[in-house]
Amino acid sequence: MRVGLITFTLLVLIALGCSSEKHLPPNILFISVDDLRPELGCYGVSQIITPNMDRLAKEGAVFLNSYANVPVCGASRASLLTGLRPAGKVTLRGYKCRSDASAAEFKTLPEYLKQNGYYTISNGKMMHVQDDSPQAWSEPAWRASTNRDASIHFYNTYDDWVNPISGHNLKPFGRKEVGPFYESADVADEAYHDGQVCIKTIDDIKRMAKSDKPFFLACGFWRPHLPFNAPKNYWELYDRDKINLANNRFKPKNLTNLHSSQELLNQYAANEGFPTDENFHKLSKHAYYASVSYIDALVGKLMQALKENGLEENTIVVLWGDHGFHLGEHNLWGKHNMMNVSLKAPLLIKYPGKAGLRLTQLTDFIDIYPTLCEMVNLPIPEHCEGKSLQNIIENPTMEHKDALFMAYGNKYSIKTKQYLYTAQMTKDSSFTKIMLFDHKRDPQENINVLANPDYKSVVDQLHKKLYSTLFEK
Ligand SMILES: [Ca+2]
Repeated sequence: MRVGLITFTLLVLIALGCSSEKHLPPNILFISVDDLRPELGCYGVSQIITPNMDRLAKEGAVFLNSYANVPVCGASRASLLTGLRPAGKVTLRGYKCRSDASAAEFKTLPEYLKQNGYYTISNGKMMHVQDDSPQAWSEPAWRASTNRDASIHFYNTYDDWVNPISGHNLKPFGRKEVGPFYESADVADEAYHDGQVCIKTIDDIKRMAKSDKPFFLACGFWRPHLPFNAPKNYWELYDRDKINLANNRFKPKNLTNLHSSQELLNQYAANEGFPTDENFHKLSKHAYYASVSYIDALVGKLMQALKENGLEENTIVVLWGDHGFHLGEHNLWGKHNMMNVSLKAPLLIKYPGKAGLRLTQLTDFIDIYPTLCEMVNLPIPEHCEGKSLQNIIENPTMEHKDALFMAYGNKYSIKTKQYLYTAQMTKDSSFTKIMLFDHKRDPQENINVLANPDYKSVVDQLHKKLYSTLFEK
């Protein structure tokens, strides 16, 4: 009996020893979701159906006031992956869509991890283009559009329509005729590129479970980026008439020159009613929701694969949207402006042993690089301009940052707990002050209070801080 107990104990110790030895340091599953704004159950939006991301949030930390540093795909990713602000000590460094030109000087996160013993894999849209920073990856970056047989679906090109009815509107090799901005095709998840990216990532999870190296596995989903194409069963989760619409479908007061990306209007057909018709608002929001629920289901499959392959306990999971997105607020769709709706984006981090955290501190995406360095016990490279989130994960009541800084083109913003202020650089490198929103009194940003004399000292202080942080260091 005693011998049996000792034998059992030894076996357990050996098993634990082998397990921890094999899986140290932790793996990282790094999921980006293109154009995903914080329109998720875990961000308090009850009408959208996102059970898998909500579960991930419960098992980790939700960053409730998380911001992209640039409201456009390529530059946001370049900024996040280099850990650099898109302005300041490297002028407009992160504004470029490609990060390879300067990445030799400033290593991206995956390149840094690779040099420190990680096996790094890129699936789908992670960096903006497939051949960006090839030195960052242990094997060539993979995309469904080029690495899988596109002939499986004739219309499954970059733009990803699979329904022949949609295809009738297409002229794939030119832009004179364009497809609709949405489709509801009665197809399996795998019919679209994102489903194939999910399969590839699950194959990699299985492969890496047998490896003796830690991994950084990047999985970039396209939806809910336009076009809002998703399998029909995700559309059927919703009753379109019950989806609440934006209640500020008008231009903000004192701000006439406000635009967003015009992609929905300029790049797609079947956008009748744009931008004011209520039926158009309902349809487009339904389409975005179906796209988000589709990706949510794929995220669920990835989490299941981690579990089934014994990697759940030793894998950090990070999920982020690359910037915000207007869904009818101010009668706008898309990004490319300095409104809160364009800048705020979800960030979830599952760090083993830290569940159920809902953190309200201001955070931005340049914080992700140093956070992951700290979590895997690597020194934070000197070039990083963010601040590790590990402190607030360990001590959720701690302060983090008093201000965040963002850029888009020649516009620069500072976000504090209460305000979002934006200035525009002119050709002679001076600045025009263009807008100030008081988020405490006006969270929907319906009134630009820049010219209100009550805010003069606020504007002066914010402008000074913006300028000194981005341009004097
Ligand atoms: Ca994007």
